[in-house]
Amino acid sequence: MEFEDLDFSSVTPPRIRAAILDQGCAVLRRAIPQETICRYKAALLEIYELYDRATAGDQSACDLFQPYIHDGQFVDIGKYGNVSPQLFDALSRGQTFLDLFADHKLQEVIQSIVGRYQTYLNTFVRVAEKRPGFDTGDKTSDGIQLHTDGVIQGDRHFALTVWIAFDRCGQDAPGLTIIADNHKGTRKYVGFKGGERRSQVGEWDYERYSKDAFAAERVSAYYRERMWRPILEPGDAVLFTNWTLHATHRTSAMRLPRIAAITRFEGNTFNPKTSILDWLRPFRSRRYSGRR
Ligand SMILES: O=C(O)CCC(=O)C(=O)O
Repeated sequence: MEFEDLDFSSVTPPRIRAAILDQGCAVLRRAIPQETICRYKAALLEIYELYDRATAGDQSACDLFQPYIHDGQFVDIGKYGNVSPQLFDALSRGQTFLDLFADHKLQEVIQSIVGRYQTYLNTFVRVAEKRPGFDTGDKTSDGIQLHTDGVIQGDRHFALTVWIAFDRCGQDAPGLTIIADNHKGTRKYVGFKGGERRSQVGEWDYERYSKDAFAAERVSAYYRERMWRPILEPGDAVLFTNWTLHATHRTSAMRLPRIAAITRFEGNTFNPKTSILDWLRPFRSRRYSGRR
């Protein structure tokens, strides 16, 4: 399968929307200006530095974190480089996490897919290969195995994830593996049984999917031609839905860490409930007509 990425400055929102509804994902080149990426990254690295000072016992650094963070989140920064939007907004001197998405065109794309939305799980995540003798520093996650965001955050509403590269990745630093298939194809592949999840949102819930649907060998056998591992530059964005299979793409040859900003936009007006329960039916929303 040929993968086509899209140049954000020239592509139209309907074209991006069509790509996401047809193949579950879109790679948008230069979606966020370099200047913004540099400014946000500098603010983020300052927060990491502050974190190092706080964990080394610097009381003034601890006091800065204190109002915005509970213990678990503090641990998450150390373990995964995971900085919540509340913390970022508080310590980043006037920039807000969601301003990353202020661009009118990006807003139009997001809304054309999920309607009115709420955001959740917005975070910066730093991933690197952890190997003995290779110092990536702290604050790096090991990455995540194949999943759909629906497995973790739920599938009651359609949701769009916007994953923004802050570093060059996919070759020398961990990138993303995305399976280019749409929500209907993926639901068929994973054998989605429908119904309500019994576990809480945030827990991995495999109960309503066929056994081993997410096993790497099975996914790669079924989707051999559709595994997309783009090389991404800072400011490139990958958009995918809560039905798109994806994982961290890491190889032992990758020497560099990378940061990504990840946000989920969950539609609260666009609820494809009937389609979820019956993926063979055409996928329609009340607000938008056109092919789904
Ligand atoms: O950033 C990554 O490497 C993976 C992120 C991911 O899979 C997720 O946030 O659901």
